[in-house]
Amino acid sequence: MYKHVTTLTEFVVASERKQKEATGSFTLLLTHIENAAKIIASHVKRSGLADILGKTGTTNAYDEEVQKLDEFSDKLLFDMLSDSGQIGYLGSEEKEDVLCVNKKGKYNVFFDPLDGSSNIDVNINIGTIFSIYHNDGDVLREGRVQVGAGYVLYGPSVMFVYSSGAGVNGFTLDPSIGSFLLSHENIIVPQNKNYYSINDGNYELFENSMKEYLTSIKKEEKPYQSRYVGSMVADVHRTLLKGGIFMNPSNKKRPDGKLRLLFEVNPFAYLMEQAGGSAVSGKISPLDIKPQSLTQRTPIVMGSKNEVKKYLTFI
Ligand code: AHM
Ligand code: MG
Repeated sequence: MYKHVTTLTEFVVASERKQKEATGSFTLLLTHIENAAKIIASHVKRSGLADILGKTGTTNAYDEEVQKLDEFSDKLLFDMLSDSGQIGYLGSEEKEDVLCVNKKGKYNVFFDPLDGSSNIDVNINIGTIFSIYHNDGDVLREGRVQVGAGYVLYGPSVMFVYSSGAGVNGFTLDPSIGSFLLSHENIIVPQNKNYYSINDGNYELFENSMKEYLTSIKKEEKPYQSRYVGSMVADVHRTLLKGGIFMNPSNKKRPDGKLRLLFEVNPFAYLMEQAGGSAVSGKISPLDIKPQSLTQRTPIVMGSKNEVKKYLTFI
């Protein structure tokens, strides 16, 4: 029997229509990101074949130049977003400077074309992260004023998860028709869950407060379970759906943590808050930090509200 399903495009159009001054330009922008995601997904799927079809810098069996996946994704997003006609400035985690597409363009977009680089070669989940702002001339704005953010998870299924300020919704790619279909409506992070996600290998480098917190949750009657992929998109996606706490804290070697405020932390902090969870950098929300540079890093802890609250009692 036929069952009506909602595609990402239908959903975005319907959401934009609810806003009085909507012009359709946000829909157009997201459609370009969606199309780029589908192309990247199809390349990610074939990535394991690089070894037999030809490595980067060489030509493959079809005489095509083989590009590194992250470089390919970066260029594709730059090209497709520039062509959308909606862009003021573009920033990529792969580049040192922003690109001015059109000073008067409506939106600025920051993206991490393929996050989780250590997992690309081993066929483990990776993702694309994006963050959208109105272009008001100042490129370095607080995450709080994002008008949308989301990510694409290249996993067993490909998922597109985004928010434009009215909750978080997830769409799964149906490969047979090539469309993202609404599969996770209005995602709400469970308030509690005894999962923790951190690179424990850095334990000795962590600040004492973090060590004390980690020791304490392992000593609880029902000890916390460790879950760590090492791809932020995968680790935060699980946290959004199942709850728990994700941490990339400062350590002696990296006093500002590893993750970048504009490309990784802010989009996920925005999604986390939109889904009823919380996110902190130190004691404040990263969304309230005024970025000083494009490449700024910040320590981050995010996830279920009560788990973040418990963590905060240690610092
Ligand atoms: P990348 O941008 O080089 O891929 O690094 C970001 C990734 C995140 O996806 C992940 O959360 C983090 O690095 C893992 O860091 P660590 O190597 O400290 O575990
Ligand atoms: Mg990254």
